[in-house]
Amino acid sequence: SPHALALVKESDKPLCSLIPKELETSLQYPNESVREYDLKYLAHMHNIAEGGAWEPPQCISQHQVAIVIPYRNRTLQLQIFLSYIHPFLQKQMLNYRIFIIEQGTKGAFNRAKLLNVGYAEALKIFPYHCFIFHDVDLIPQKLSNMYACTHQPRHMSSSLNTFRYNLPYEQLFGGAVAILQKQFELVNGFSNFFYGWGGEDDDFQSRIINRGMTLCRFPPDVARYTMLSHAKELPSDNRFLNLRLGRERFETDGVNTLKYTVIKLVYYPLYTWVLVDL
Ligand code: BGN
Repeated sequence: SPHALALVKESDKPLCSLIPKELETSLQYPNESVREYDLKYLAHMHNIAEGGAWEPPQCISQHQVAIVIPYRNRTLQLQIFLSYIHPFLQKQMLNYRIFIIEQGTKGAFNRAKLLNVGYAEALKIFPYHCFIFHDVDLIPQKLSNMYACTHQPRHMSSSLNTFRYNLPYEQLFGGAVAILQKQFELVNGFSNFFYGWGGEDDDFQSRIINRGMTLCRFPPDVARYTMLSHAKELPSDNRFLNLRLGRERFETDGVNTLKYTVIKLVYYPLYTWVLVDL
């Protein structure tokens, strides 16, 4: 990124390689019985900065990545995810920060709007050039699945255990995706209209295609994920209508019309927490 190049000029550190070598070593499957105790020491053991941020000590990373996670009421999954993802991202030598964007209000969950909020709040902290929008229940199995941006927006979680490692349909762009900041701005982010489960990722996909971009994916053996188990959500009744009307709203609904109130913003040891009233 331009930012990394600027940093290199100012510092005596070299650029890190785009993709570190030796990413083959397999990681421990997420330990589902993480204890508060382990989490307490994770930040210290892994030199994580306040707010769940890190960058390689020996070189300047070429990837400045904001990992944005929509969240409500999934404490155990969040603990498992955090304990797994920090060591994972550090092996990839990224400059990253984890954002947990929590819907503080009752009523239907609005995943897409929370992701827009994460985008806006992240840019107030650092000029991230790459965004990863990521569900808290997804655990990447391969270190070669770089948490960085490709030239085209990338569907990351395309090989998922719960779908028997098959892509259910070609247009699927849900779960975990990577997109350049410029591209996100160009498509006007996500729609803010999708309350409840389903469709918001399909709408985002059409925004991307509508702007002349194409999706990309890594091969299935790289894009391999395990989903942490939880009760299934009931799909929302409005999702079909929102999807249909959404096509007319790409320009008039998105990050350019985003309105929300931050209730709390806390730099926790393992993540930046934004509690938001949508
Ligand atoms: C689709 C959902 C997506 C979801 C995938 C995978 C809709 C829109 C109406 C057709 N789309 O069916 O949001 O990510 O399944 O679970 O419900």
